[in-house]
Amino acid sequence: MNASCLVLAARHASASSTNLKDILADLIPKEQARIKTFRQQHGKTVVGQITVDMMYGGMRGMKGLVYETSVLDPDEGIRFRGYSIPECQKLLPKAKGGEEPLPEGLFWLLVTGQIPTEEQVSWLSKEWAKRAALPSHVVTMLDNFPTNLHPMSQLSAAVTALNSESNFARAYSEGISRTKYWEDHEGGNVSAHTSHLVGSALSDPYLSFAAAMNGLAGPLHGLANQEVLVWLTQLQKEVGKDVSDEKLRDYIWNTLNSGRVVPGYGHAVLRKTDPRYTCQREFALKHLPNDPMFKLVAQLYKIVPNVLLEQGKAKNPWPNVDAHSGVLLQYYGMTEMNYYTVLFGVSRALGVLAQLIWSRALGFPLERPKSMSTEGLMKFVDSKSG
Ligand code: AMX
Repeated sequence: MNASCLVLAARHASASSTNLKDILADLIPKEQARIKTFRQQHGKTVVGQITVDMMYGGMRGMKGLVYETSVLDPDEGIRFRGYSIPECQKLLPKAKGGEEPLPEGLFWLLVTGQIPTEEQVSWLSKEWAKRAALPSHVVTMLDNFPTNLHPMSQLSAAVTALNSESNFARAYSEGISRTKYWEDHEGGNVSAHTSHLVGSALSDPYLSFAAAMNGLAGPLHGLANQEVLVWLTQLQKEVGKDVSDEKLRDYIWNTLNSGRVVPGYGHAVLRKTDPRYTCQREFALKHLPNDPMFKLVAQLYKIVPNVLLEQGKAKNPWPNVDAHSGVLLQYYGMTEMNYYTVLFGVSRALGVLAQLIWSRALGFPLERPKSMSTEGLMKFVDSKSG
């Protein structure tokens, strides 16, 4: 459902309610009916073509997934329920005296498609606060982990263990009706797709989210924000703090020539600077313009894209979100770099769990694409060309 339809559909409920569940109970049947009609009319329409390269190339560009909460345009970047990042910054409620939108407001937008009122955001804040306590078995488990266990492994294990508290798992074992799957909720890219896939097996939201976190923990995905800071710190150690453009170029080439990637640059879909990077850069220009690490990141922005273009491999030489986030975190005192991806994971929960509600509400079935062997694919291609 696009943002304007959802806004229209939600208007009635939202005018009188701050309760997110009431609003969803009103929206979901309307959306179910709209999609049913759409599928009856257009169910056999062909959406795209699948090529041999797509099958070997990580399914890039293959349209095979319905995801309601956000859409990523290669040039423009992400839109949440139709709203760009600057629009979200302008429209969503902020904390008193604050300048940035509250996460509760973004979650509300993702779930309903509607910009919430301050009262609705405050209702959701209280709801979340009520659910904040961890059961003691999870606390004990975390305390017993060795200190060198990566925080992402700790997060994933803790969320998995939280499924002892899952209302969904309990209701499912008691035989809950399919139409109610969305209610008992606790909640494309690797992490979002993983939660979608695991959730499609009706694994409860804790298990689905923990699976997503295991994907986010990979260095080509969410761990890149930690990798960037590690790389920047090493760079400063090796070439000093005030480094010339020429020396930076050499350092980047050394990274590439040693068979590594430049962390924080490139993207599987985006073909321009990530608007999340731009948003953080504007924040840094306003609040920490003289921070040495920010200055280094800004200097790299001028140099890395040209080097990647010269190398001629990366389809997108521009920075992604991870090129910037760690710099802001270190400036505000969070120097434990291996916790950076945990914070990324917490924010990712808003998106993937908002989608999980809709996947359940719309009754998406078990996800199960068809695979082929190279042998089978070659025979298929032969039969086509012969
Ligand atoms: N540095 C060096 N080489 C890069 C590169 C980078 N930043 N980005 C892409 N390339 C290389 C690829 O490794 C690949 O090389 P190969 O042909 O030898 O295998 C080639 O360029 C083509 O890759 P692509 O089609 O442009 O990218 P992709 O869709 O395969 O991968 C991504 C996308 C993000 C994994 C890749 O750009 C990368 O490794 N970037 C660095 C890690 C990073 O910042 N990850 C975070 C992404 C955002 C996120 O998910 N949080």
